Amino acid sequence: MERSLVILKPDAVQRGLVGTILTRLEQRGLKIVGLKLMQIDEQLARKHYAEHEGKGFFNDLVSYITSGPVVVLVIAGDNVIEMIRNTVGATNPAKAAPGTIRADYAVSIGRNLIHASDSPASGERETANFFQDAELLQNFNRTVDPWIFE
Ligand code: IDP
Ligand code: MG
Repeated sequence: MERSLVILKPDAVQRGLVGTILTRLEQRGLKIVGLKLMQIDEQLARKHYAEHEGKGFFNDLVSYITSGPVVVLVIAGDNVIEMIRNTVGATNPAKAAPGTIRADYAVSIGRNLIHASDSPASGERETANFFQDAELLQNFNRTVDPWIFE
């Protein structure tokens, strides 16, 4: 069972795309086990994006992700990291495949709407940065699951 941290970035909130993006993840059958609206402060932004520290775009990235409210969620399930990354699309929306979230709703790499964890280890690390265990409802039953998982 993997966990992916997904962030609907400030541009998604400002552009009124939260519902649209959540719908696409939800309608795929992915199971949301945590969800909240928050504003990321600089310290958390630097921690979340620590792997990019020192890169040319790092300061702009921290400004972007802290520039307004975000919606943060955790999705749990087998193989969710790869599935969500595929649904999100390539980092640069100009190069993302049609039908992905970034291709369908974004045009700039620095305004690409959504973050999703890139490995199971990142999913765990990032989830712990944003949620207490008690905030995650990992064990609730969805009666629809037999119609989604063979
Ligand atoms: P990812 O979000 O697809 O995992 P990463 O390479 O981890 O992409 O980069 C993190 C975020 O940093 C991207 O989503 C994007 O917002 C921003 N970013 C990455 N590369 C660039 C760049 O070359 N210019 C501006 N922003 C960038
Ligand atoms: Mg990344």
